[in-house]
Amino acid sequence: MKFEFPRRVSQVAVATAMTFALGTAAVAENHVIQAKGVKFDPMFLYIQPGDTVSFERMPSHNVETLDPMVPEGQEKIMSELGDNITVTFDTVGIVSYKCTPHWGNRMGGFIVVGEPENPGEIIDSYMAVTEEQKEYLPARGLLKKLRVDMEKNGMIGAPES
Ligand SMILES: [Cu+2]
Repeated sequence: MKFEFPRRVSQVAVATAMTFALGTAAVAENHVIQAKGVKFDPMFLYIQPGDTVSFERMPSHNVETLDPMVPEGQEKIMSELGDNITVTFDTVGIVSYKCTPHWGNRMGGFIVVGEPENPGEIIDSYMAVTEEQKEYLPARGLLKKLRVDMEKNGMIGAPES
């Protein structure tokens, strides 16, 4: 008994130290996007790499990434109609997605992961995709709004006039 007590104390100390270490490392957050009518809310979401996003209230909706508008290394998404899903985003960049059946209503959104370099150029390159491939045309209006949103939050510098 005499020697057991200090050993237990040290075990507790180690466990406590580990909890603190994990506490500082595990800052990943979960964010929620809800389908409301034929819109995703929020349409533009800003998260940190490692964060997760849950898509909820999806009875007649799904989530499908627009393949040419996903950062390299980020897993593509193609969910089943009606499924609530949770996705982890590890790659810095701008991820586009749509609801497949409501893409004609421009039901889509963007998730900005971390602080991508030259986000204005990423938006330009995505715009170029919409000019080349008709199926991505509904993204144009969303991309314009995204640019305005990122100008407002300071991630894109105001255009020179
Ligand atoms: Cu939908």
